[in-house]
Amino acid sequence: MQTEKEDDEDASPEEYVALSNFTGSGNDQLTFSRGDRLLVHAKPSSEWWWWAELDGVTGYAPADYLRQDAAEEEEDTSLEDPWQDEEYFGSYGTLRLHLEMLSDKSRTEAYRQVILSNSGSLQNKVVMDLGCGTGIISLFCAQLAQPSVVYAVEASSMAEHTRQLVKQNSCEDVVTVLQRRAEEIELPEQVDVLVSEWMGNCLLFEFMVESVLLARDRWLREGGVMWPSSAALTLVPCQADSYYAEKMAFWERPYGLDFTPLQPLAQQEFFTKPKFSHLIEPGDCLAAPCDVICLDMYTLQIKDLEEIKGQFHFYVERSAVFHGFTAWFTVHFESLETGGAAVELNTGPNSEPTHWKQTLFMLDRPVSVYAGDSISGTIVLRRNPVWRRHMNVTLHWKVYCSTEDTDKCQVGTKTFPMWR
Ligand code: GJV
Repeated sequence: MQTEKEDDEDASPEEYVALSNFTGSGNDQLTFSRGDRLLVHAKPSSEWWWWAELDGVTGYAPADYLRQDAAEEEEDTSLEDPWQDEEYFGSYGTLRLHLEMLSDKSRTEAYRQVILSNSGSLQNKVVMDLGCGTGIISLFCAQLAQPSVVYAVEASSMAEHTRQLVKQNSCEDVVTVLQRRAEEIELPEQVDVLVSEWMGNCLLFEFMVESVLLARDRWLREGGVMWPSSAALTLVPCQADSYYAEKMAFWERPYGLDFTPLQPLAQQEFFTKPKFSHLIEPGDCLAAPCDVICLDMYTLQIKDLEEIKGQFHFYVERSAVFHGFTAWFTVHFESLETGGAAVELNTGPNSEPTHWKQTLFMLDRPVSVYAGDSISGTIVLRRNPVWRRHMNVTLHWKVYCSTEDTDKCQVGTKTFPMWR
């Protein structure tokens, strides 16, 4: 932990209430339960970990798990939906996002390819398309294969237009549009195939995957198929010269003046949250990318989503400035045809750019690294205990310098809110 717990230890401690259970790791993190009252002794600036006390034991506690006043909190969550569904489905009720998704050729063609290459196996099958949007996947099913029925589930008002598109393309005998949240649908039967495009930034943001898992447990028949069938999050240490220059180095000498006192502010403003629409060049990668998290869509449980942990170990391939980590995801669609190949949708730098682009996590201070060094550590995706579509990403890393004693390594930890 690179925090200074001495920071403001003189101030009198403040009482906070835990919003949710938390299991600390290591011996400097507290473990607590929802409703516990913690005394917060120090809030190191720009840190998401506070130094707190519970029943005489002190340790770090994640700030987003704590609220100063329980009564205030109850009020907050009762006034506002933790899923923010009105805003969420509102945004999918207009064309902007659908245009962005449909224009993404890699994404849309991947789903088309899945249907096309499995058309034989889809014959007479019952399909659910969860979050069908404008109905593109359902229409592919109806046109490229002969399923007995496709239940196209869409909660936003786009569903009204989708119904029209189904008619316009003469697919109404096969595709049934249900304008409902998937959690609330009733079907006359179980489904053979559950297909959905649920992936968000850094794979999980929006947590639409929870709706998919609920539908799986309720509506997928024994032995039924999940598309995608698995998902992986990939990480790589990278340089981000132009982003760093634009947001941080800029303050060094604009117009011949020293603006460096603004750099801490710049760090706070530009590097606290990840940059989500980043496009990394393959040449910016300092090592071979590593899959840090793999999700099996058949066995993944909703409770597993609360905290997902991964590890990485990278061998630095060339000397460069290490500015941060970049993440992206890949999903696989298993083939139902004998000997058929799986379809892959890869959103990384060696594939065609997608509308997800990549997610950049900037370190607070760049680190010079050299060929032969190694970078290892852990990543934790922790779902926000209140705002269910949001999460924190905590990266913990160690840089081992190959030219120095191995105990002279640089260590860092940073937690990035996405977005609350
Ligand atoms: N029930 C019905 N429709 C949904 C649900 C749900 N629980 N969740 C999302 N959608 N890949 N991150 C719809 C949403 O209205 C939108 O049209 C589409 O699924 C999102 C698909 C892309 N988002 C993503």
